[in-house]
Amino acid sequence: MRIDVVTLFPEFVRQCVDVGVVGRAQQQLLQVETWNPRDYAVDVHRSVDGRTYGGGPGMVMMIDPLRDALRDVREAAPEPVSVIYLSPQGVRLTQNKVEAMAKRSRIALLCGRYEGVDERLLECEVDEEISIGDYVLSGGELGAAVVIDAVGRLQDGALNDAMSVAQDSFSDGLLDYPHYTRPVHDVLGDVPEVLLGGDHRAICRWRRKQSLGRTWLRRPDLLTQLTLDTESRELLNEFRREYPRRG
Ligand code: 9D3
Repeated sequence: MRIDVVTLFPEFVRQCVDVGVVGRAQQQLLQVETWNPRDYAVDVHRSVDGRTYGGGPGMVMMIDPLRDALRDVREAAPEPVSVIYLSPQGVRLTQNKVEAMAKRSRIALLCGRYEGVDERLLECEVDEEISIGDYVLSGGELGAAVVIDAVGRLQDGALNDAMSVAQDSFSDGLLDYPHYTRPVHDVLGDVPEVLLGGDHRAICRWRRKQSLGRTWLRRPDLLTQLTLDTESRELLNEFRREYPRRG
């Protein structure tokens, strides 16, 4: 997969992306290229922004440098490229959207700065507008880094263990169960007995119960979107009966 990022801060996006599994996935599975609108600014000041018509604070990113950068992005591609604008007005990013994006061979991410981008450029060049959550960032770069990380780790082979994709929190709509490693005994507490016994069915049930219980406690909104099978309903009821008196 190839991702083109149009950004005034290419080195920032690069540093976010050159790290961890997604960093390692690059070259073979994932190619990230950056394009700086500043390089397309033609006036002596290399302007990429202008005052906002109608008045008010803040600057707006101008059409021309972005249009020219996107023209080069499209010209470098042998196929049509969907352009995604990262913005607080966008549709919320979810794992479902990440999975859909990960199947495409090419996407472009447009990062805004200042108050955002001239609406006319968005209307004519942008296919999708995506927000990464309900909080205020200072620009689209962290949004782009989030998309690249989430999409990049799904590229075949990017994960050490393909199983962990299938077991991802949100893949089955539930939060993850708790994890433990050595030592078994610590002043902070002991590792739950069931995990030490090697009874894989019991371990599986315990983990499922923890996933269901934590989702019920922390993200009830996720639970209401699911239809639980009989075993899951029983496990959750067990968890609720034991809560908060569990050891
Ligand atoms: C203080 C400026 N705000 C005026 C009410 C509007 C505003 C403009 C530009 C708020 C944030 C931004 C920059 N944010 C992004 O580019 C952004 C973002 C975000 O802020 N939150 C969640 N997802 C995203 S994706 C891109």
